[in-house]
Amino acid sequence: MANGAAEAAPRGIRDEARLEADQAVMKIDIVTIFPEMVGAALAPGVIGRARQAGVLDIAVHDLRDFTTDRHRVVDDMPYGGGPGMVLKPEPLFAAVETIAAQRGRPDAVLLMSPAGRPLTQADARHFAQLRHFVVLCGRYEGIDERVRAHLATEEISIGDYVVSGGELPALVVVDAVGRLVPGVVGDEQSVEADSFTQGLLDFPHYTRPAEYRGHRVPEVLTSGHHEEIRAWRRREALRRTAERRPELLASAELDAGDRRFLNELKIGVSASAEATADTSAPPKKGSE
Ligand code: 4GY
Repeated sequence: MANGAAEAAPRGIRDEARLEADQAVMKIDIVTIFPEMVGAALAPGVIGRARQAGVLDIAVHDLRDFTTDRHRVVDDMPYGGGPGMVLKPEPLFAAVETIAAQRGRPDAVLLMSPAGRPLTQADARHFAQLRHFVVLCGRYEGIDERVRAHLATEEISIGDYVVSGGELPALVVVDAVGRLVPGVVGDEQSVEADSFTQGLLDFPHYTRPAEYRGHRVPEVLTSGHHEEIRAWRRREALRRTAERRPELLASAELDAGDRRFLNELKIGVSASAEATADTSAPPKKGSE
């Protein structure tokens, strides 16, 4: 299924139910020179199931289909010289114009690039509100600047590292956004409970066996005391966030109890740091 547009799911019960709920099917178009790679990644899992069910209408387009020359060339040498090739503007403009004509004018055209704005969960929630967006995947040394300036509406990065093309970043965006569309993840509660929906890192998870290689599951989780379990998980999420990503606490929703716990943590840390501090000798190797 290189070109998902050719096999959009037939209109069915699901579509009627969604229309009734004033919830249109979300359309996503991805433009790439590796449609098989992108299509394969979007076939299994919750995203694949949502496509089959007609909840997500994701079409993958081969950029070469929008060339006009015999050899379907999508790249050319950089003006000004230098190594590598640059993605030509014409096929990308033609792709977006064809998509707009056939599937309606998109609400946004995303360009995946390390020079873009770093993607956040808030961005994913924002894009999940759109009815239709296009994602452009670059390759080679770069993309003609006129694509950024006059075709893309947003330039998005998935992080401060460079991958070989925009395909993997596009898949990250489509997955992060797609799973927020109502009906894609079966259990709405699991999306609500997600790390970052709360603005905190996730709490630790355990399943059977209760003891594995001598490591026991925290007793509270097997106690059946639901309120204690909830409180323990909240504290562990706060502890982890404070330890690993303290900057996230600034924008997390914290109640008085959360703040009290975090203050106790800090006092605990600095008090024990003071108690163990040996000002007369350099810290020993391996000492915390
Ligand atoms: N990081 N976030 C990223 C990337 C590589 C266009 C060819 C990233 O979003 N994209 O590393 N993309 C592409 C960029 C030219 C290489």
